[in-house]
Amino acid sequence: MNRREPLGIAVIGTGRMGADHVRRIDRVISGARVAAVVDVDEERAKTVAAGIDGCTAHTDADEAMASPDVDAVLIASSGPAHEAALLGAFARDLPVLCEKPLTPDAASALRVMEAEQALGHRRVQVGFMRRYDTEYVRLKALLGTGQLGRPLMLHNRHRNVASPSFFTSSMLISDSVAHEVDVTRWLLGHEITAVTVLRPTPSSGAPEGLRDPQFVVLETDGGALSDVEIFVNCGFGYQVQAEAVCERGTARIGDGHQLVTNMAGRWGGTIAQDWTERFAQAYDDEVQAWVDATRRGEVTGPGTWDGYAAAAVCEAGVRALEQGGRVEVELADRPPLYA
Ligand code: NAD
Ligand code: ISE
Repeated sequence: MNRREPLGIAVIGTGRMGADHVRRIDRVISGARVAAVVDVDEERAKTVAAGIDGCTAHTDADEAMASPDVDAVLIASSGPAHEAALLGAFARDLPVLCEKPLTPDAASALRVMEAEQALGHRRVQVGFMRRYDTEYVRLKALLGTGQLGRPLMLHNRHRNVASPSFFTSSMLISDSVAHEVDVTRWLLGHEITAVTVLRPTPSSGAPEGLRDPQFVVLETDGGALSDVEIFVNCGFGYQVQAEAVCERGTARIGDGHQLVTNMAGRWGGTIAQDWTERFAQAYDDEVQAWVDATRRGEVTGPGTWDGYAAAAVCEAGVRALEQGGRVEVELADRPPLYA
């Protein structure tokens, strides 16, 4: 593409993430502008479009994607709406940044992967933004040097202050642990082969009927184990931590120690309250990397294969949650397009 003009982006879904990405494209990053926004909630789309020069508001994604001002698409609608938006973008051969999950289940992710292969080239970056977080990037680089030796285990903690009212027990896996699934695959360079989910007595702070917290164990084809404490109603803050245990040492991120104060006989700091705060830099760098790559005519970062693999692992995880025991992941062969 190699263009001088800013990239015209249609943002599909203007809820919490979509509106934040609109702000980011409009005010934070360079090389792009918000050309159109889409939401089934017309008022929401109009409100978000207001105040952005030349931005049109739509309730229909196809109508927005047909505009000559639109060069690329950022999908931030709810997960079940992603497949239709992705196929619409492929029909126009538009580059896409699709928020996680690529789609909510493995069968639909496979359909998307087949449609992209029919195009003959990659078009999708998936919004696994932790790959752009400075701390995760440092951990990945350290593991890559080999100084610590072979990684044996990853211990992950993923805590949210409170879950939204629509959150179900399976969404702790498919919506939240999906990030650790991607991080495990990316940090270790392994595929995940089996999932076990252990369920302590739910917290009294969790909504009635929600299995929260859960303890998830991921086995990899490289012989490593990755465990995840997922606790989405911890009440006190947003925490994402990871510790790699290797043959000659360990490395840990996510302690949030940027600023430690000492006062009145106590020491301490603050805890982020949500992902927009904890991962602000990662989202900025993710979207900037996507815009830069798209302007160069390239596709970089986590792609459709990663979105599909995460969906397949999460599906096994949801089965493990529901039926108990260890469930093996059923993964299709990796197509040459994603080699
Ligand atoms: P949200 O409910 O706040 O917003 C979703 C928006 O999509 C709503 O405004 C809804 O009206 C709209 N929508 C639904 N179906 C649509 C359709 N067919 N066409 C157009 N608009 C449609 O949800 P959210 O928290 O903003 O999440 C959006 C996406 O971002 C999800 O995929 C979610 O998993 C992902 N997400 C990612 C992160 C992250 O850390 N990367 C964090 C939160 C959410
Ligand atoms: C949400 O959708 C996200 O992606 C957040 O990063 C995660 O922490 C949260 O648990 C999910 O519900």
